[in-house]
Amino acid sequence: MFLCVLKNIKLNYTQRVNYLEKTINYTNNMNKTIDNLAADNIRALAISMVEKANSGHPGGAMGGADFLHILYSEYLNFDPTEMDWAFRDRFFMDAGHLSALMYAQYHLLGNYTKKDLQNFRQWGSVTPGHPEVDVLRGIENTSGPLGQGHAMGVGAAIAAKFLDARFESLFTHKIYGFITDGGVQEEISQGVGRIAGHLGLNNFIMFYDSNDVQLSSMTDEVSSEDTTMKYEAWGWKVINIDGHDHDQIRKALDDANAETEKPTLIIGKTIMGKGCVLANGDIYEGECELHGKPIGDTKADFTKTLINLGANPESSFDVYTDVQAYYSEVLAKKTATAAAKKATIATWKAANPALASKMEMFLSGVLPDLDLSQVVQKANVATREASSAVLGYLAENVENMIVSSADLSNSDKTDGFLKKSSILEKNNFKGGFLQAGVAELTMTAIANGIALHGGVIPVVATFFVFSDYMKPAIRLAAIQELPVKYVLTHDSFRVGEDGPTHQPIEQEAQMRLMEKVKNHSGHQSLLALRPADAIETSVAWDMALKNTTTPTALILSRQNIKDIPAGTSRYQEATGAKKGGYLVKSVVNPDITLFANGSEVSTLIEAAAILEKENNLKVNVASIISEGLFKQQSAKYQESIIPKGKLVFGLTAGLPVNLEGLIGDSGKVIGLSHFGYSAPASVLDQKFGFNAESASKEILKYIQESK
Ligand SMILES: Cc1ncc(C[n+]2csc(CCOP(=O)(O)OP(=O)(O)O)c2C)c(N)n1
Ligand SMILES: [Mg+2]
Repeated sequence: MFLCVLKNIKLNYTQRVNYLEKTINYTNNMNKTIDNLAADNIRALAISMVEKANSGHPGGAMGGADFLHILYSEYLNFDPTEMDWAFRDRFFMDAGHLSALMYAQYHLLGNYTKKDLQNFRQWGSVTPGHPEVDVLRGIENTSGPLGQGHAMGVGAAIAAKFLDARFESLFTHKIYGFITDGGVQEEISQGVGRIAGHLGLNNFIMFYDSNDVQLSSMTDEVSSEDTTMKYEAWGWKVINIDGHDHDQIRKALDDANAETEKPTLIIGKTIMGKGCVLANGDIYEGECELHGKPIGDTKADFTKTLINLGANPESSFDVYTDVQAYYSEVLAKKTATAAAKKATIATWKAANPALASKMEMFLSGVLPDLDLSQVVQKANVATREASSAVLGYLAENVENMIVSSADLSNSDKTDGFLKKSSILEKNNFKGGFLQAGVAELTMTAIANGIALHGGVIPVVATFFVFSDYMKPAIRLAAIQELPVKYVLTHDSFRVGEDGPTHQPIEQEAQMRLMEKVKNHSGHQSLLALRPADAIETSVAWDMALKNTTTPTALILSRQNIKDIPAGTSRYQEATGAKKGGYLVKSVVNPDITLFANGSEVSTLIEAAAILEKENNLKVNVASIISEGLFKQQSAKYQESIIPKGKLVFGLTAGLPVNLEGLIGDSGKVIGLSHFGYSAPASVLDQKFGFNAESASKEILKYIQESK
């Protein structure tokens, strides 16, 4: 429809004159104007995309075009022939609504076709409304939820520093971020600002598109902070510039690149909708309404604006001839620079074969040979303790892991890793532990950035109840299919005395919901494992490490758990968890099957003993470590563990819904449907009926009711 309108547009005399005048202007001053021409071309492409899609965000894209063009044409190092080259500079977008800006810029680089731009935001296109990670086309991260993009950028900068500390200054590439008012306002920016400043991430350079406009108001209606002072207080270098002045942009990027101690924030004052004009030709910029709708739906005039930008309204998706030629040169230069660096790396590899093969292994994502059955587990310990033992083993055997905790390392037991490693510090990234401070969301988003960078495996830890604070970043890990590992301890009301604020009730259900959501590869988007005892925790860790295509949550107990009785080899038996669930106790022709995950499994084993002794019942007990994984197994296998139409009984310390998907029509689940209370865990067990005696009574009642 829109195309038809465009085709029918005939330029009147004044428009043609304006158009020609502008074109002539460009040729008058080649050196200066090629950059203006390129930035205007990006603006024209971006607004054409939004206009054709009849949805999107033109104004911010128009404001950010100058910075992006200068960055990409003169600073960002990458190899156009190998976009996923590990040693490339990376660009992390925070403001996903500026996707049109990125696609337009990357069209000039040849990563998107004209058709891709014309299909912006359409079904099946490679140009979705908000950018979705697509490294081969230059999209380093999925963005949209404001704030997370720059946190991922800092994660990538940490990964680069980590690798650089191990491979003799090979990973000196820069990570660039692009943030807007919304991202700066998001609470996560506090964590990001603090951590980047504290760690002295001089390899992180962020442009702040400061246009004084946001979605529904001007920024002065919501904020009167001094952003420069705020970032300086966190230890950043801050440079204020006119974000449309190319020489100021260059100077700022030069200074940022020369900085050796601090991350840099370049605050660029920009104009929302830069280049927009009214039908009468008057400038119409800086308006809130230019943020999020097609230019034609605002007071600005779309055609006049295109002409003002030097575009031909009859074919506004064209790349200007001069810009095309200029970008061919740019790409040739990038390729040559990358080739030179590749030659240096090849020389280094030849001189350092052992280190080189280690580096290759890190970058390939392949783990060294691990045997988690070798991890010595103490008897009857909490699964967080068991996880600690595994982490100690990993500290010694996996050299490319960054474990982080939000100030709970001695409680979530990631200190098992820390004791054999050391913390990441400013100017010293030899260690492998990130003390994230109390910042769960930041920590989790940083982990996504570490994973996106590649070469390093991220693990993050805190109390399970605080996974609520992590959730938005867990969701982005799931969408991006990132193999981040979450260590979530204190997994039930058995936290005890700390009371309801610290006792997870609905958190497991939330994780199980993520198991039900499929990612774009068609797989379960997250794997949530709640192991039943220490050895099963070792197996769960093995599963987590081998899961390289989705995030994995390990849900672990604070309190000690009685070990599941072993047959011949407990570890071997516990590998049944790799099917999502297996029998930990089995008899021929059982009268009933009891099932649970985590600490409730051992409660059921004790309950089974009571039922067998006192009621002469034959009982099977299953540990279903992951409902999602279990349901992926054959119907026959599932049936062999939890039979259909038979007596089946589930026990969960969380909401009953955790297990209700497994019981068919005939089963019963007992869970907890209220917040917890502050009291010793054993008292809560008693009050809530979570011991073997109470469970066995409930089971008998269910058997009676079923007759
Ligand atoms: C977490 C989150 N909250 C809300 C939004 C919706 N949203 C999209 S852009 C935006 C604010 C836009 O202001 P700014 O960041 O300054 O971008 P500009 O308008 O300058 O392009 C909001 C609230 C979002 N994308 N993410
Ligand atoms: Mg803004």
